[in-house]
Amino acid sequence: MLKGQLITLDEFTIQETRKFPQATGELSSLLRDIALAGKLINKQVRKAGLSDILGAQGTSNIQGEEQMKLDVLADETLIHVLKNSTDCAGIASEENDDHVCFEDTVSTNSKYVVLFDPLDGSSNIDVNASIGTIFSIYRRVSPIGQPCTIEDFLQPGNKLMAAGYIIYGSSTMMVYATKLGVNGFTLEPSIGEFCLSHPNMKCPENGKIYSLNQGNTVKYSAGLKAYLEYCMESNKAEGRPYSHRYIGSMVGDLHRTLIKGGIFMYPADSSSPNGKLRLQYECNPMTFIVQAAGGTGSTGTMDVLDVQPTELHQRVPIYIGSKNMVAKAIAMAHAPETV
Ligand code: AHM
Ligand code: MG
Repeated sequence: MLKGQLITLDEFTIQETRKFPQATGELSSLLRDIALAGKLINKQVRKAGLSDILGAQGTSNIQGEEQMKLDVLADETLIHVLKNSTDCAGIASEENDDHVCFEDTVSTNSKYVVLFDPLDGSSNIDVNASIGTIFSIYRRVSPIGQPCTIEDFLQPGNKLMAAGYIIYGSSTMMVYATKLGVNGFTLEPSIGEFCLSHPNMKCPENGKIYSLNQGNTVKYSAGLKAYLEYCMESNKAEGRPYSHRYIGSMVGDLHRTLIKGGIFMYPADSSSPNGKLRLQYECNPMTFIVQAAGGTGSTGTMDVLDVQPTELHQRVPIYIGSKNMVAKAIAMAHAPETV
């Protein structure tokens, strides 16, 4: 590469494929399709205030949550792009009740399925804070040549081939992980391409930021309350009190956690025993990314990636981020006498 020359996402994924002579390039091609969908969604997000796409759609998703217009637009964009892809047998989306199989010949001969949360953090849309698209790619377990099945989408996170997110923040970035590591690409608006800006991302082992909806404290376990006290306690040698940051957009909060270190939590509480966030659309992909960067993600009792999904939209509690902070949080929040 020439000094100072940008490496586009397309060039990067092709270079990665070339390292493995047996690789077919299908996964790379699928990542590039998702990047295209990201650019199309970005175009809508960037003009959100100027066109009639802010606000509620007037419909609810399967979880009874109000859908924003941009949620629906992002969902339709991803489905459209992936249906036209040569490498996707079907999709499942946080916004749709059931998975969708693409039944044309090219799609039924494809070996991957994609799951996504088209626009995470959508309560932030109307206030111009960071939002994002989260995606997961699994190799299907159903026979190639036939339509995909629900089993393809109910695989645990430890079977993921790749996962990533596109964050629509002060700049637009695509971050994706494979077992080889995590790389981040910033959208260069003048050429309309994602360019490598954050090679080989690593999540620091320690951090100084804790992130959760502290407004729910009254509903947390005694152990978790004790951990929050610990975060706020003064201890110069250990760098406490920690700072509290919470955007209310998992992509935004975890992008910061990945870069600066820290812990993000959406734990169980007395009214939501499984927390709020969805295993297949949010917790698995984010844990896969953070673990590929050297961090960790747990439900409090097990590695998120080892949870066997039983339904598409199931929720799990999550503690994710810097290894040492997550270990401390779990040790305190899940101490037997305090749960
Ligand atoms: P969404 O997928 O409907 O946008 O909901 C998920 C979001 C996460 O991005 C965020 O971490 C969480 O919900 C915030 O929830 P709360 O407002 O309860 O703190
Ligand atoms: Mg979400």
